[in-house]
Amino acid sequence: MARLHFIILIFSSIFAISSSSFIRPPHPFDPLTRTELKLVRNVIKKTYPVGPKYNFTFQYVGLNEPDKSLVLSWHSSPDQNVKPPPRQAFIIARDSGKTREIVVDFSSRAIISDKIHVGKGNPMLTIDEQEAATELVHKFKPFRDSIRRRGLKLSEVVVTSSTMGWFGETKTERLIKTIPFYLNGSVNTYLRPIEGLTIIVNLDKMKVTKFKDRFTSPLPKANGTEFRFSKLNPPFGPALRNAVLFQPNGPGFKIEGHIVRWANWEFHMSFDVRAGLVISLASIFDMDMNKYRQVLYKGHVSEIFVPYMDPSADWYFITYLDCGEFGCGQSAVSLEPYNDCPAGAAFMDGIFAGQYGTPTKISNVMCIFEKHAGDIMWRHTEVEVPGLEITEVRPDVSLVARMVTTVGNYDYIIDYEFKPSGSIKMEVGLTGVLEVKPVEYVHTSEIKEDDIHGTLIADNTVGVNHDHFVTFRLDLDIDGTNNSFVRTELVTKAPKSVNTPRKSYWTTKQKTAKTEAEARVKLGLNVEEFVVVNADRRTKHGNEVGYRLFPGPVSGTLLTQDDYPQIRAAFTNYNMWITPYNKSEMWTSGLYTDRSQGDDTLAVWSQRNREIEKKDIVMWYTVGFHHVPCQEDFPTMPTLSSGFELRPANFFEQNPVLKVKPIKLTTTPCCTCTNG
Ligand SMILES: *[C@@H]1O[C@H](CO)[C@@H](O)[C@H](O)[C@H]1NC(C)=O
Ligand SMILES: *[C@@H]1O[C@H](CO)[C@@H](O)[C@H](O)[C@H]1NC(C)=O
Ligand SMILES: *[C@@H]1O[C@H](CO)[C@@H](O)[C@H](O)[C@H]1NC(C)=O
Ligand SMILES: *[C@@H]1O[C@H](CO)[C@@H](O)[C@H](O)[C@H]1NC(C)=O
Ligand SMILES: *[C@@H]1O[C@H](CO)[C@@H](O)[C@H](O)[C@H]1NC(C)=O
Ligand SMILES: [Cu+2]
Repeated sequence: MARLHFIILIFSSIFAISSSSFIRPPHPFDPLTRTELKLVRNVIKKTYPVGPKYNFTFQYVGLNEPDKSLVLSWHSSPDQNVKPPPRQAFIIARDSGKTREIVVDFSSRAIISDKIHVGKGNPMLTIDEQEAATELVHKFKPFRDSIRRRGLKLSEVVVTSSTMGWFGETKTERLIKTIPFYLNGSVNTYLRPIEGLTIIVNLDKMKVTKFKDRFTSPLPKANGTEFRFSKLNPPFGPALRNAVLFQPNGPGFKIEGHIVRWANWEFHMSFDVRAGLVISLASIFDMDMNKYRQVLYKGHVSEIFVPYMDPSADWYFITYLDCGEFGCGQSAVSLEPYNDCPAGAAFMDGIFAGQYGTPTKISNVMCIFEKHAGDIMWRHTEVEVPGLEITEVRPDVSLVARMVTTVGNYDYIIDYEFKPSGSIKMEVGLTGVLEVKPVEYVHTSEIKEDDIHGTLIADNTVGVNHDHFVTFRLDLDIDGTNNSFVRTELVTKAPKSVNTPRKSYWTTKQKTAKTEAEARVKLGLNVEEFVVVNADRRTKHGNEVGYRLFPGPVSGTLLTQDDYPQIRAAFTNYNMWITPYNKSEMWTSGLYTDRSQGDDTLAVWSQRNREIEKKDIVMWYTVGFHHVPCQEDFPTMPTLSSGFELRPANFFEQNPVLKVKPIKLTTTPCCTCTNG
C-alpha cells in the first residue's frame, strides 16, 4: 500500500485546501465551522445578553466531544450509513463574575445543558480581555508616571499579560499580572523587560487593582536583538541551497474535509482553541487482512507546563500552564509556506470564537506534508550467497501533520509524523525567544550574587533557567478498545541450568498493569519496555497484538511536591500514566487551569486507582526539557527537539513495508522541460 512518489530536486507548488462550496455532512470530529459558531452565539443570545456592554464573555467554545461508542459505530459502519452522533458545542462562559458551562445542540438549535462551575480555577483567558487589560495599564496614570520617571518614552512601551498562578491564596479572582517591555527601535519585545513593577489587573472588573513600583534595574540594550533578515547586516550564512520537491503526480496524500489519507494511513485532523492540532481516528491499512485497523482514537497536547527557576518577587509566579491558561490553539500562528512547512505542503485554517462569540480565523494554522528526510526505511546487503551480492533498500518517507503555537516569547512546533511502517512519532520543537531578566552585569566576572538563576547571555541580560513539559493525551485504541498496558522489565540473570562460561545475560519479565497505580512510570529507574496490547487479539504465532512506546530523552520535574506550581502541575510527577477512558478527563491540568489549585489534575484522577486491564485506556506522556540558557539562544533560539515514538509490536504478522517498491529514477532532471 505504501506508495512512494519519486522526487527530483527542482521546484514545486503549494496545495491549498479551500473548503469547496459543496456541503458534506460534518465528520463527528470536525471543528466547529464559522456557521456553527455563529449559531452558538445566536442561540446563547436568546438567553444571555452578549456583547461588549454586558458581563457575558465566551472563554472557550469547542466541539462537545461526541460519545465514543456512537463515533465508533458510525465509523465502523460500511459507507457510514449509521447516523453520526448528535453535533454539539461546549461553551465555557463568564457571566457576571461566575463561570458557566453550556452545551448547545445544533439540530435542535437550543441550549441543552447550562450550569455554573462551583469548583476552583478559572477558564482560559481570551485574547480580547488580555488586550483590554494591557491597554488599560498603558493608560493608567501611575504606570505612565513610572515610565516617565525611568526616562523612557511611553510610545515605545509594550505591556504584556502574564497569568499569576496560585500560591496558597484562598480567593482566586481572575487576576493577571502585566509585564512591560521597552521596544525603543527593537522588535524583539521579550528581550527588553522593564522590571521592578507589579501591576495586577482584575479581568472581571477590568480594573488595575494593584500597582507597585520598586524602581530598580537597568534595561538590557537593544543592540543585537534584531532577528529580521531584512535588517541584519552582512556577512550572511551559512549558505543553504534551496531544495524543493518536484512531484510530477502531486503529493501522495489526499484530503477530504478534515480526513487525511496517505500511503497506508487514514486519520482526521482538527483544531481546538485549547489543544491546537487534534489527530483522531488514526488507522492503518493491513495488506494481509485487507482492512484498516485502529491505532489512535484521539491524540493531542493536553498541557504545556513552563516553570521558571527564579523565586524572587518579579519572577516567582512565572510558572505557566500554557494550554489551559492561554490556549495552545488560540496562540497558534499562520504557517509560512516553504519555511514553516516544505514545498508540497497542504494547509488548513483554524476558526475559533472571540470573546463575544464572533468567529475568528487563523489561516494556514496547520499543515500536512510528505517528509523525504533522506533516511532509510529498511535495507540489507546479502554477501554470503556464493557469486551474488544482493542489496535491497527502500528510502523512508513519512507524512507530517504540524502546528506551531507561539505562547508569548516561545514558539512550540508540534509534529505528528506517520510512517508506512506503522510508527507514529510525536515531536516537540522549541524555538523563539528566551524570557530574560535585566542585570547590571556584562561579564561573568562582575557577578556578585551566588545565584543569578540563569546564564548571562548578552549585555545586562540573564536567560533565566526553566523547564518545558509538554503532556500529550493519547487515547490509543490498538485494534479496538479492549486494551491493556504491559510493562516488560529487562532483568540481568546469572545462568543456572546451563553449562556456560557466561556469568550473566538478560531476559524479560512481563507484567500487565491491573490498576492506575501500577501504570505510573518514572522513566530511567528501570530498563523497561512499554506496550499497549489488545486483550482480544493475537498474531498467528500467539503474541498479543500491540503498540510499543519508545520514550525519548527523559526529564522529570525537579520541584518539590509541596511547591505550589508543582501541586498544580502534579501530572508531571511521572513521565507516563494510564487512565481508563473518561470523556471528562481531557485536560491534564484540569478543566479550569488559570489559578487552579491542583484538585482536578491527572494526578488526582489517578488516585482513584481504577482498573485498567482489558479496558479502553488512555496514555499520558510528557516530553520534558530542562533549559539552562546559553548564548546561542540569543536573540532567537535554534530549534531544540525532543519526542517519542509509538511503534507496532506484534501488530503485523511481519515487516509491513517489505513490499514497498524501490524508487527508480525514470526521468532525467531538467529545468527547461516543456512537456513535464
Ligand atoms: C459586571 O460584573 C461585575 C462583577 O464581576 C460587577 O462589578 C459589574 O458591575 C458588572 N457590570 C455590569 C455592566 O453588569
Ligand atoms: C533608545 O534609543 C535611542 C536611539 O537609538 C538611544 O539613544 C537611547 O539610549 C535608547 N534608550 C534606551 C533606554 O535604550
Ligand atoms: C552591537 O552589536 C554588534 C554585534 O551584534 C557589535 O558589532 C557592536 O559593537 C555592538 N555595538 C555596541 C554599541 O555595543
Ligand atoms: C476484553 O477481552 C477479554 C479477553 O478476550 C474478554 O474476556 C472481555 O470480555 C473483553 N471485554 C470487552 C469489553 O470486550
Ligand atoms: C469521569 O471523570 C470525572 C472527572 O474526573 C469524574 O467526576 C467522573 O466520576 C468520572 N467517571 C467515571 C465513570 O469514572
Ligand atoms: Cu526554554
